[in-house]
Amino acid sequence: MSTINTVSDYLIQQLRAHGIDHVFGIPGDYALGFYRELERSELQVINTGDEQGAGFAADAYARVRGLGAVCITYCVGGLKVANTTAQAYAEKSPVVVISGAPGIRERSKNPLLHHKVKDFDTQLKIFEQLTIASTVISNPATATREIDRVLAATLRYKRPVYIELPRDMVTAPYIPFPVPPKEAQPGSAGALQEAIREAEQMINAARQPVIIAGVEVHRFGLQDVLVQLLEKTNFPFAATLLSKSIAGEYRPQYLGVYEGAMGKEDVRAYVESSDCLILLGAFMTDINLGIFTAHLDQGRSISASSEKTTIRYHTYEDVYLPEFIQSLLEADIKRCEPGDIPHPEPPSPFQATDKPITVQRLFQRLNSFIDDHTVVIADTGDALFAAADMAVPRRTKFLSPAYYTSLGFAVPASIGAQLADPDLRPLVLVGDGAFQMTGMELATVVRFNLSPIVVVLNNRGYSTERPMLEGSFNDIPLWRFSYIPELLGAGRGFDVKTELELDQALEAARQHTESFSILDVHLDPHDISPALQRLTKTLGRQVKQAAKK
Ligand SMILES: Cc1ncc(C[n+]2csc(CCOP(=O)(O)OP(=O)(O)O)c2C)c(N)n1
Ligand SMILES: [Mg+2]
Repeated sequence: MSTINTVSDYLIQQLRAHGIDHVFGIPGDYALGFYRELERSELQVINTGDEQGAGFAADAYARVRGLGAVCITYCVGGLKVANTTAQAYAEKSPVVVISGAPGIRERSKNPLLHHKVKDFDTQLKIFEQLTIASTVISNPATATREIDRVLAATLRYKRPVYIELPRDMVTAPYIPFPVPPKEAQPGSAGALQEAIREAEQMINAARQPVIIAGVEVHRFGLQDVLVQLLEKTNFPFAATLLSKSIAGEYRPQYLGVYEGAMGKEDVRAYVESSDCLILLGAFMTDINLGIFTAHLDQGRSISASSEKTTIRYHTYEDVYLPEFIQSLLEADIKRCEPGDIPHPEPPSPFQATDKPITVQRLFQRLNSFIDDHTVVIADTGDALFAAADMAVPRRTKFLSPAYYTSLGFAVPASIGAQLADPDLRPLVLVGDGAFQMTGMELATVVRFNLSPIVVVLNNRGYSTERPMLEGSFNDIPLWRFSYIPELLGAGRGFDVKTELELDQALEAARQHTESFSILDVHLDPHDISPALQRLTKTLGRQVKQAAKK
């Protein structure tokens, strides 16, 4: 990196030092100065069509690379990434939100400047609720310390942070902060030792230990340690929906995705009958666990996450998740021979017929389509629920908003994921409703020469909601998705009504690597996956009960 003269130079250098090569966003006058600095730097700016697209792309980039960044202008742009930042917070994705803002000097006497909502700090206050740390760079003398502080927080907690960069601070002089920031505090050694001792005893006394590997294992880069632990102990393990594909889904000890009653019955029964459940970095969310239909007994569980560590009914303060998993690997744990365990069905060869395509057959075909280079990105809706049963061979090659469940993630996320790792080819699974929110980011895909394969589950509306409460509010305008390549002057479009057409379109899409492909898969509005049928039964009951009150 060239010499550091300004606050912007320092921020850019720090982003680069933490592995960022791309920054997503849209400029505005308050952010233009910093955009000029970005353009002069080694970072590449990825302009999206809308800020929400930039936010989702940065989130996916962070999930693949370990850190992402989005840069937008004050309020009009910032408030559009409030939703994507909320998702990154809820699902633990370390995204740095950099917002341009009116200069500090412009703020005296509180003038009515454009984009201001109520006060100059309105946007800051909102982002304080959505991030783990936030700052307004208001003084060159403390700027480096502030940048270091928020970046340390995003890396430590894997949650987003907010940096407001007033436009008169962009080229403010770089002043090194005299005292280096404090190293991140590891946990307490005594608490860790005692927790491991208790865990060891409980595991060694158990008949059938089972590991549930959660999303934090991925966020904290602990997959290698997890795999070593699985190999050492031979314990059967399950993933959650949010952590699907955490260790690849072709391992002999892999049970499948555990989602309470929404998931497969044999996986649920096996996990819930364990006398020692070891939950590692798993979020206990309603969607993850099939709206709390999971019956996990705390008296038989060891649960370690970045937030707390609990063994049976004891809670250990100050145990740091990476240290806990590493120590578990080093502990004296006996190996188990689990015998017959449930196992996801391997993909079977697909014999295409000329019958109309159904959700079940679509996913059977997709299951045999994915290869080692595929990253499956599923949007909220049946795209996500039906995808739960797909077998993803490589580690963490499944991205989805499985907890916060915002629609519109998948197409923009494919941009972030493929830029973060160009070796990946995204397979985007997206409903027609979700596509209409952010799907036109395909224009950004074209601009930056990316090549996702986009499968639109076109069931003419909000099929997830129809079984809960039917009404014309679940209908949407009908788009001819396969015409989008004509509009954009790139890509290939396919209309898919039968199994044969699906087969041919997927093979043609695989060959077409220069640009995107979009498959408009025409489905019956009432054809939903078994997982979604189970989920909507519970959700529908809740909607109707709430309406009665
Ligand atoms: C941003 C956002 N708005 C609204 C919702 C509520 N919602 C959940 S699923 C759904 C329907 C989605 O329709 P589509 O993308 O076509 O998928 P399908 O349900 O048909 O599989 C809606 C509106 C949401 N999760 N996120
Ligand atoms: Mg739909």
